[in-house]
Amino acid sequence: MGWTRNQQITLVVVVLFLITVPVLWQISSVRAAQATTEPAETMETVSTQQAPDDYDGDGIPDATDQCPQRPETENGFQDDDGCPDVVETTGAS
Ligand SMILES: [Ca+2]
Ligand SMILES: [Ca+2]
Repeated sequence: MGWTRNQQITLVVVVLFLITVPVLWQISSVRAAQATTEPAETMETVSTQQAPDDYDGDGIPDATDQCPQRPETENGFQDDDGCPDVVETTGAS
């Protein structure tokens, strides 16, 4: 009892199907795991970068920062109020 041509083709198709389905399944599960872990890492990075009591990160806590959303420019002029200052360094006073 020999294999006909159609039976051989059917056998090859079934074997290929049984091989590719688990491989594709593995790839999709890996991608699903990556999709669930990446946003968590991003949120953790954001929460650790932003200090809870200093929104703009200039070292002056929001409680005493007069401009809590704009970082202080340390240039020797009102460096403790937390607001960025522009001081003319050239020209006549
Ligand atoms: Ca601040
Ligand atoms: Ca200032």
